[in-house]
Amino acid sequence: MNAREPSFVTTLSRSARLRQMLTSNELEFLMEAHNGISARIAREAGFKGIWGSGLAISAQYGVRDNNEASWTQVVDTLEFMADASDLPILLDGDTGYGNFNNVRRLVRKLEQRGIAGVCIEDKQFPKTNSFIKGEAQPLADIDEFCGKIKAGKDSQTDEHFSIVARVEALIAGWGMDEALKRAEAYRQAGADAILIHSKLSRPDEILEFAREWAGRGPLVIVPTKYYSTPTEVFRNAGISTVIWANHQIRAATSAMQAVVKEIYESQTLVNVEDRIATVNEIFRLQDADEYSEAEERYLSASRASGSAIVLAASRGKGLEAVTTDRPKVMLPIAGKPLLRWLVDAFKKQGVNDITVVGGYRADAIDTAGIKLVVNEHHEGTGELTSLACAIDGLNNDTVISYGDLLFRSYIVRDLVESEAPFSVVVDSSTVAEAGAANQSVRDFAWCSSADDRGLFGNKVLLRRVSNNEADVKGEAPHGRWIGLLNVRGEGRERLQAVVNTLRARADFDSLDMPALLNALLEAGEEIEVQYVHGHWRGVNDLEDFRRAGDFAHEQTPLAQGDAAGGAAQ
Ligand code: SPV
Ligand code: MG
Repeated sequence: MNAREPSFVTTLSRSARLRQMLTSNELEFLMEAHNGISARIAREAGFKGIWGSGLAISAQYGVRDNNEASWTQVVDTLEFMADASDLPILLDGDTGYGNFNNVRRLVRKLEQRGIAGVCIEDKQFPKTNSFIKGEAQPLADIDEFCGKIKAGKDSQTDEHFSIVARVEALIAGWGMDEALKRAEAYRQAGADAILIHSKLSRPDEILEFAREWAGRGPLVIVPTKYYSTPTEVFRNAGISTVIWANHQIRAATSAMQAVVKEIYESQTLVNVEDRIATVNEIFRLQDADEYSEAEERYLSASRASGSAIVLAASRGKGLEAVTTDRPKVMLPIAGKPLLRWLVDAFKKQGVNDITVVGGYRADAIDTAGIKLVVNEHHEGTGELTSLACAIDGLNNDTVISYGDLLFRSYIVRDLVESEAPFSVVVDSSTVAEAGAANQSVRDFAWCSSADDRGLFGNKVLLRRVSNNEADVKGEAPHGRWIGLLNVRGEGRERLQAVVNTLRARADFDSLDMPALLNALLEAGEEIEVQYVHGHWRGVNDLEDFRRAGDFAHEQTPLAQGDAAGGAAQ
C-alpha cells in the first residue's frame, strides 16, 4: 500500500480490498501462494493480494492440475493461507468444480473462509492446465457458463466478493472474435472482471484484446509465457491486474531440488546450512513468538511454563571415592542418576525449562531434557558464581535448587504454587531427628515462627540461614533450608539486582546460597517459608549416598515398602 493512502484502507474487508484492486486505475499485482507459509511470504514482500493458483496448490500436493485434489481440499488449503496472511485471496476456481450449483456452493464456502473472490474458466470439468495441449481442450458452452456466473453472483452474501470470468478462447485457438464475444457475454452475466489468458511468448494477442475491449471492465492477465514483456506495456494497455501465477512453487522447487541433491550426494549438512533459511526464520514465519507470549498469559496460572536452575558444579566433599569420573549429581541412586530424579520431579510439576549449572566433570552430565551451562571456574568459586552463570535470562518463574536433592513431589508442587516473589522450603525436623535418620545437616534456618501444625496456612517468613547452628544468639534454629528457592514474578528482577550487588563484593567467589538468602533479607525482601517435616534427602557424604537409594525406591510407584527408609526422616 502507498504510504499516503488513508489508514481506513487497511480496515476494509479482504473482499473490498480485492474489488478495489480490480477497479482501481493503478496496475495491481497478485502473487501466487499455495500454502500458509507462501501466503505469509507474499504478504511480507509487500503484495496486496494473493492468487490461489490451481497449478501450485495441486503441485504442492504432488498431484496434477486436473482437479485431482478435491475442491474441499483446495478450500481447506485456502483456509491455512487466509489464516497466515490477512491479504485478499483470489482463488483459481478452475471450472467451478461442476455446474452452476457447484459454483453456488463454492462461493458460499469461500465467503465463509474469508476468501475475497474466485476466478472460473470457460472449460469443462475436469479441466487440464492451459499450457498442456490447450488447443485440444473443449470450451464451455457460452450460455451455460453465463449461468454459472449468474448463479455465483446471486449466491454471494458479501457484496464485495468478486467473480472473475476467465476466457480460454485464445488458448484453445478459437480466435480473437470468439474471445471478445465470450468476454462481453460474461461481463453482461455479471462478472466483476475478465481474465484473458494467452500462451504465446509475446503479448501481442493480449494487447490486441485489450485494445478491442476498450475498458469495458477490469482486465486481468497471467504473463507466465510472455514474461519478458516490460510491465510498463501492461500499464499502458490499461490492464487492471497482473497475476504472477506460479513463481513461489517454482522457486521452492528449484531450491528444494538443489539442496536435497547436495545433501544426498555429500551425506552432510555442512554445505547447505548457510544457503537455506534458518530454523529461527521458520519459527518467525510461524509467529512462534506470539505463542510464547500467549503461553505467558494463559498458562502461567497452571505453572506449566516454569523454569528451574539446578546447581550441579561440585564434585562433593566426602564423596571423592565415587566421583573420580563424574560429578555428584551423576551418582546412581536406585538405578538412575541423582540429577535425573530431580529433573523428573520438576517435569512432573510442569517445570520443564531446566538449566543445570555444571562444573566438575560437566562433560559427564546427561543433558537429555535440560540445558547445561558450565561454571568454568568451579574449582575456585562457590554456589553464587554458578548461579550467576544461569541467572541472566530469567524469563519465567524459577525454582533454584541444589543438585543433590531427593524429595517427595508435593514439596515442589506446593513451592511453585506459592504466590510470593520468594519462597523457600524449610524442614522443621530437629537435628536429632535428622541424625537418627542418618542425614547430614547444614543450612540452619531461623523463621518468624516455628512449625506449628495448628497454625497451618499462616504466613511464616525466613529471617536468616546459616551453617552455624549458633548464628542467632540465644535462639535455636527453627529448621533447615533444604536447598529449594522459588522466585516468582517481580522477584526475578529483584533477585538479579541483589546478585549484581553481591557480584561487586571482593568475596563473591566464596559466597554460597545462604549468603544470597541473607542478602535478599537484608535488602528488605520477604521470603516465605513452607515447612515440611522430612520427606526429602540431601546427598552430602557417603552415608547419605548409601541411604538415598532407599528413599528413592519409596518414591517410585512400584516401591516394595522398606518403610524404615528415608520417608520417615
Ligand atoms: C494457475 O495458476 O493455476 C492458472 C494459471 O490457472 S495457468 O497455469 O497459467 O493456467
Ligand atoms: Mg489454474
